[in-house]
Amino acid sequence: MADDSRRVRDLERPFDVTAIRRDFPILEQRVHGKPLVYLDNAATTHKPQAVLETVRRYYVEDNANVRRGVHALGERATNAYAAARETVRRFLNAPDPDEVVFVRGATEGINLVAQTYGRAHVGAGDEILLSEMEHHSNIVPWQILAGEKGARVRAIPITDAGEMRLDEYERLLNGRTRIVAVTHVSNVLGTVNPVAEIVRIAKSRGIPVLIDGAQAVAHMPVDVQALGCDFYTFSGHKIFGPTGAGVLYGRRALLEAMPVYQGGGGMIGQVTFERTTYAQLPNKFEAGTPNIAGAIGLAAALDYVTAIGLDRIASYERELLAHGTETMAQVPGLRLTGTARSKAAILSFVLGDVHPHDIGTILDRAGVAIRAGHHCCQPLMARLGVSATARASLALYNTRDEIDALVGALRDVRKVFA
Ligand code: C6P
Repeated sequence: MADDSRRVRDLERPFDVTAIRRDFPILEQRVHGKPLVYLDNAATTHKPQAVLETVRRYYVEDNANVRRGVHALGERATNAYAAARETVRRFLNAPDPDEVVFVRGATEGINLVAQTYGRAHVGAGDEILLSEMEHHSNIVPWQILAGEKGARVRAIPITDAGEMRLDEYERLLNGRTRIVAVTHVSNVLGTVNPVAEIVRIAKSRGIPVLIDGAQAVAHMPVDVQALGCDFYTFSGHKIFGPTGAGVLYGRRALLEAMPVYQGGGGMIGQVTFERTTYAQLPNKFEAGTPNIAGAIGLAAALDYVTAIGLDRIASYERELLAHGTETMAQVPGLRLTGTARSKAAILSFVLGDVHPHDIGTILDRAGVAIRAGHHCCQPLMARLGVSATARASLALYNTRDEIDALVGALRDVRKVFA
């Protein structure tokens, strides 16, 4: 992570959103005759030229399998894949590149931990502590494990504003809690959870913590050493990288002690029909040919946001969020779901009794792309007492004008349903 003086210098540079938008060719198009206003970044982000070009160049010039070829292309691909791992290490400020495992995305990262660490450490009567705002990806893998082991999944309650109840968290932690798994940023509420504090409390009782960083990494600097977490996972496609490539960071001692995940090529030491020994980290957890181009493209995406500066992105998005919060509140009948004091990049809402899917469809005709539904958070919807919300989610290339276009289109929705 940048030192303090560099971070201050970074923040002083003007944030040139017009130049940034030029890096994203997809944003230039019109939809239904209107300029595209893409506000579905929590679902997936667009890819800058630097990422597209890196992936293209890899396939055009270097394409080969990794860890196997003795030829020049194989060596170049292997080196590029290793360099991508080092880029991720730097990005997360992880101590060691061996602690970076390439996975398909946050979903696979969590499944990996549940099926390896979880299987080894969770037994009958044990508890896995999540929160009410988790994505299904951070619920279902734990439920599968709990079902196999006779363990129990429990959830930290949230307030009506969408903040985690730390008092309840402390009350729920007990001698049977084997792992705490919580999201860094909620994909529905936008709440930025106090994950360092959550980790501190769990660690004081010797309980490991997994953080689901899917909605955090594109919006704020993340330092796994400062957070003190044991596992941190995210998806590349939500931070301007390709789909199908993501990261699981794990603390070395835990990863080394964990049983293997999938079996296959690349993850072995020696194989006989009687027994197999396994490779060292990180290969131990990467069975089969990995998503080489995806990992290299992801590294290019991390370099892209790092060059802009995560602090500057966070500060720019804070302004956008404040503008959106203020102007959307003026739309008659609109209620924001998620009003935590610390929020990032997400504006979920309901509008009178208009179904969120109808809102989404009408906005689409105006060129405005949002998401509507339960956002893979059905337990959270139940807690909020709604079946669905509409959601605008921001990224570094969005503008105040786009938020104004959203608000204008929402006023039109009101007229249609008046
Ligand atoms: N949320 C959305 O909100 P994958 O599908 O593995 O890339 O990411 C899963 C995931 C895990 N945790 C959180 C907090 C998430 O928000 C997501 C993905 C998307 O639109 C798709 S449901």
